[in-house]
Amino acid sequence: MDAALDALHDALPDLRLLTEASELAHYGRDWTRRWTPAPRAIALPASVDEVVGIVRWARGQGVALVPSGGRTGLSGGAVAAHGELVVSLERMNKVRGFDPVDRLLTVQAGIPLQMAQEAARTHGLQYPVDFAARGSCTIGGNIATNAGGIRVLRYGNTREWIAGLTVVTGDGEVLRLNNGLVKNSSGYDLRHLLIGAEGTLGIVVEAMLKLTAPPPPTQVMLLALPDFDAVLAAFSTLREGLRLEAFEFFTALALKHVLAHGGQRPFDDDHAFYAVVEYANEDEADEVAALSLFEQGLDNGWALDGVIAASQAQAAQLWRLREGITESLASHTPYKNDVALRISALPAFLQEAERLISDEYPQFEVVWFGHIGDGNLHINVLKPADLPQADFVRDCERVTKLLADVLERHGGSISAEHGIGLVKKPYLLGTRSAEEVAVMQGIKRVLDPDGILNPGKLFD
Ligand code: 2HG
Ligand code: ZN
Repeated sequence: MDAALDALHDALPDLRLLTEASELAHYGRDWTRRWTPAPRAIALPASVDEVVGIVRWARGQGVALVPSGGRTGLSGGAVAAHGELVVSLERMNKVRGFDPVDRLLTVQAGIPLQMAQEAARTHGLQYPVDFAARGSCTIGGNIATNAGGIRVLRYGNTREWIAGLTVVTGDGEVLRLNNGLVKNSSGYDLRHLLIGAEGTLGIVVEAMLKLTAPPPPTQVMLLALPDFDAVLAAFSTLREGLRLEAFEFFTALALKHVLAHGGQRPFDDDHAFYAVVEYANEDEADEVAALSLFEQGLDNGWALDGVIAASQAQAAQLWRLREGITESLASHTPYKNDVALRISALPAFLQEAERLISDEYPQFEVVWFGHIGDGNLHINVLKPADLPQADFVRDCERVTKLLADVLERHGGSISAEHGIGLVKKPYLLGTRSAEEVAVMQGIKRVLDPDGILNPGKLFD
């Protein structure tokens, strides 16, 4: 142990610290695989007081801290590659309370999303934020990135569901924000500054999650579609006629990779695009509406084929075709884009972006998928096995700059739901004005005067 860590141990004798090489490697990175993890040590606090103690120690010693949840992030926000202390919230993973009148579930930040969802269900309610990493990601990390996922269309992002937040700021203060209130017009809502701040303003230690009534019975349909225009036409038609819970799309290439990882082939023929649609299915009228809209799609040419799940198991199989994409691509060390546009801007953006991508990446496999109903597209560029990582990343960064310019022209964002972290930092100024970034930096100086919280992430 080094002298700084000795001082930490003296200040907090009960704090659990990990320093084994394998532990440093494990906790020092997220799902990005570009940076070599090199944290100084891992701290596993068990209480808010210990987190406060860690922050005070870090200020005194000038050591950077990297707050850490499930490390399923895709932008490098939880990477520790420069001797930082990783502060993993994994031991602070309990449900602290439930209030049935307010429908509030109070949880510690390290609770996995899925455990929070299950806790909500035991009270006959739901926490509706949801995505494929639910088993490993944590509420604290979801808050840090304002995580989105597959139900944003219906329920909104994480931000909508945080009624109270307890954070430890970079100067070691504990702020308890909003206290579960529905209405609170009493000045700046600091809670919303912390949501999406990627651990640069404070360490989230506890949250009050809003719960809501469980979803209605739903049905899952998979559509085969000829092109992007058809995906957009299907979305607008189905949105009018059904109560959509989710509308996700993916391309033939995405399906190819998922099938290679054990997915079930949905149709005999291959198609260019697919959409998974989940919608409320409470009675026969809903069933009839869905079928007639599908037939309308066949007549109008936006649908080429379709299947409606005949059982829960088949619904899960259809969802797997979409939710299995990230995992099925992981071995190709993909370069990920996660862009957002207003839905009205999608047709014009897509025309330009598709041309740009096919012109600039003729030699790479490019996989498109995502939450098109939210205007959120994931574009994964796969690394050819024989191409060195550094060359691949250099090329992807060159094209991302061009893509960022297209996004800027169409009023979009370079990060919809994954965060800026390290991966998208060079492009922040295409999405946010220089004045806006300067304000963000000013806020950072107030809440983290010594710059110890996740330095180098989001901006320098
Ligand atoms: C998803 O929508 C996640 O599945 C991951 O946001 C997207 O792997 C990706 O690029
Ligand atoms: Zn996504």
